[in-house]
Amino acid sequence: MDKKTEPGNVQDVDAVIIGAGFAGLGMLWRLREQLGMSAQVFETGDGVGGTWYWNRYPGARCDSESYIYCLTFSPELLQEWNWSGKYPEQPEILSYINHIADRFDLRRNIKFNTRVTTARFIEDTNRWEVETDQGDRVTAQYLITGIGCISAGNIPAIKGLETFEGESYHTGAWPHNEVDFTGKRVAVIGTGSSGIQSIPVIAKQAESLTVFQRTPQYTIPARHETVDRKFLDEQVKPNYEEILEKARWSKAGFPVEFSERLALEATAEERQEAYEAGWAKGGHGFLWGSFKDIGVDRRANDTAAEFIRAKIREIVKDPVTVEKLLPTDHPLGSKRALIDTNYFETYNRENVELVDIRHSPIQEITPDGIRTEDEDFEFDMIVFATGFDAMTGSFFKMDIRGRDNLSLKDKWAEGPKTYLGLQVAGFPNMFMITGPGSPSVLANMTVAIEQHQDWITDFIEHMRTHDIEVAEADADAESAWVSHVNKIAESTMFMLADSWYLGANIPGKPRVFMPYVGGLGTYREKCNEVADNDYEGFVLNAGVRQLAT
Ligand code: NA7
Repeated sequence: MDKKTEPGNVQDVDAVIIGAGFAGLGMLWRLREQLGMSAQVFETGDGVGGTWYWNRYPGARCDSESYIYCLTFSPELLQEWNWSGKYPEQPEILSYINHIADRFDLRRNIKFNTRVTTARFIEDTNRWEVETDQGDRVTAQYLITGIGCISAGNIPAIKGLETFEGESYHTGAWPHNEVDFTGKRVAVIGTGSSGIQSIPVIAKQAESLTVFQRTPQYTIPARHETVDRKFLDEQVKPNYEEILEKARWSKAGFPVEFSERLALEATAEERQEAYEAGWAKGGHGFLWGSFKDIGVDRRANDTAAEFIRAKIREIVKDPVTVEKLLPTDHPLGSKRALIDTNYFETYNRENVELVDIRHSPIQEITPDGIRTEDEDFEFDMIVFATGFDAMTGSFFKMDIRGRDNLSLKDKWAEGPKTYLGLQVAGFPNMFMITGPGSPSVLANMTVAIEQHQDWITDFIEHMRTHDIEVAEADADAESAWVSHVNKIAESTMFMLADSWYLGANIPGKPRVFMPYVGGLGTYREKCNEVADNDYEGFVLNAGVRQLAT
């Protein structure tokens, strides 16, 4: 396995893992160290980190608190690593991932600067044949994707895009050198997490910043600060296992209590008090700490949404800008929940302007800037904070083919179909970490990733000890899971917004709610139940007959 793959040579390994972010690295460690398997990781970037390798835009930071945003397979590392901030910033997360790669000697099984182009399941051998843009050809019993859910960047096909003569960047493919905004007239298109994090930072440096907003957002102050060492040393580190266990079985991968109170049963004063407390404390706790009906009852949701609109009116001074910033067309939490540092305050700066492109759409990008229906703007730089072809986009960058040469793209033409978000019928021995149909993007990602890694590791171990060559999701189990995922999403607020969860940000993408919204703990229970019932819903050893002949 340690032999370098040379172009033209076919290398055989037990598993090919695609991607060297948290998902790929933890998987590699488990397969190699726990199961003694050989594995080859392919990574497009020239370093480890995945999301945190690519998303280097100013202000990039995780919105899970640092002590719970970590890989946990090494108790020693958990005790030794010290984060500096309450919410970890991109450079620090990247150092952490690099530290993991070095400490556990993971790089020797990773080939960087290498993109997997095709992966085909060969029915005669029951092995995956994987090819890369560097000429590698590898066969493996298992194909495991750790390609991220939000990693295929989306720059909208705006007329004239290629004519712009200034600098332009996508937040998810940020250059490795520092981008200097000093003295520059900068445009940011997009106000999702990446826009909301970068806008306040860019505004401080740029001569002028013009934000092009399609959808106004609800966002809660993060109340970021330096890490509370006393809390970490006295409350977290001595109790890490207990805290992690709580997070693992929780709804969203955080060791917190969800409020049991109902907004509609509280008085107006009680609601105001709860929302003020959540706002003052900051972070996602605003949602889970206040009232449990916010996510399921529109009238309850309206009370929280109105509270945030009142805060926007209070913070932002210019009444015209306030009107543009008020989110009214979708419920709170129906798009990705956001937390920020000085986002609304930034619109009080003299060098910042907000353009509402719902009412004055972008018509084209010109050599000098951006033309909307109403105005011509000149810019030196355009930052596309326009998001990603989420959850399925990174799969479709490769040609993945299962039985009968069926391509994953065709199989998922009407939306992703998976069993538990872990496997796809017709694609034997292919496992997805954080695949569509799993709760990962609605949860604290590292906790969700490790649940998949552990479950896949256990399944592979089971296969090895029971002489199972091939495991494949059963088509009926897959259909039932897809229906279940859709059904529980239907009763939530998530269906009431044009979000990337629904593929709505990509023109032509099927409108299907992709993540499992039932909660991480419930999902973990379901996955464990499947394992306990002899991997119910998986067909084991289908096709092995061919090997025996
Ligand atoms: P998001 O959350 O998808 O945000 C993208 C933003 O770009 C959002 O405001 C979009 O408006 C806007 N957008 C997308 N396409 C266009 C076009 N064609 N014209 C104008 N504006 C557009 O991506 P982020 O990178 O911010 O965050 C991704 C995830 O990373 C995030 O959810 C976290 O999980 C971490 P829209 O709201 O669609 O109207």
